[in-house]
Amino acid sequence: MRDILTAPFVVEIIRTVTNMYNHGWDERNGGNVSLLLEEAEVKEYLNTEKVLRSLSTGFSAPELEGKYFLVTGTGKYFKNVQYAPDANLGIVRLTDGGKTAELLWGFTDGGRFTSEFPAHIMSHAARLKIDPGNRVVMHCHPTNLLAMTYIHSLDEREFTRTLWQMCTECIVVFPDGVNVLPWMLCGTNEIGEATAEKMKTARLVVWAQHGIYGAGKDLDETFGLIETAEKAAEIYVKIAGLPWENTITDEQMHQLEKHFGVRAREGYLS
Ligand code: 2HA
Ligand code: ZN
Repeated sequence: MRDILTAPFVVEIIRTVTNMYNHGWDERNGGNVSLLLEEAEVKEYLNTEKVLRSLSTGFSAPELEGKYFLVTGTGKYFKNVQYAPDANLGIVRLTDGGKTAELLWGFTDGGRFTSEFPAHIMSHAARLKIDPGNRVVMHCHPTNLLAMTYIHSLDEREFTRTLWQMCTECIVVFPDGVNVLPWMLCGTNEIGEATAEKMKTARLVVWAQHGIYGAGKDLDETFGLIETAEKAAEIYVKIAGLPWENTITDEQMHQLEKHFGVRAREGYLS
């Protein structure tokens, strides 16, 4: 059996959450990440027969029965993951229709998966139906996106259009736009279900006055998705109170669609 600390998925998640922390998106225990793993890759590093603990999830997810996830722990600080990956991360396998998570590695100090596990697992299930290659769900608290939810309309079309107008690349990176949930109590099945519903039509879901969820095929792509939206929000926050002399017009957006071979969300451009 190979050393799990050398597994590409462990190395990569450590780099990613460290980078998220360094961007200021994950103060204290803010943020959580989950990565769907293939059984074969887990078996290179772990005896999958050896269950350390069985944890109750508080929800069901029958479509993800038997699936393996590498996930950050509840109450854990992203800044510390690099120094103690085995306490701050865990690998679990869903059983019992998703009602139970069998711990196979990690959470060595008696911990458990993120309090936002319902939103993660329900979002994985929703995205996999649309994109079988989806592997990552990522949540964090990017400063400018959060700030924007205080001063901008939460209408999804308006919110998306504003972000698209802030940098040329936005419509290319997230042509599906950004969906938005109003403020809701976090850590609950209700916000998990609402997030998953929003994930059916976009890979980015803003939680007003809280943060953002992103989904994608790997950690880099998902990080880049959030990074691009956050960059756009930063520009918005810088110019929101100033008179605008220029913008990116819908006509120019159509040129970007054509040139980069993307289709903007239906009805979002005139
Ligand atoms: O885990 O970000 O939404 C800390 C959070 C909860
Ligand atoms: Zn949060």
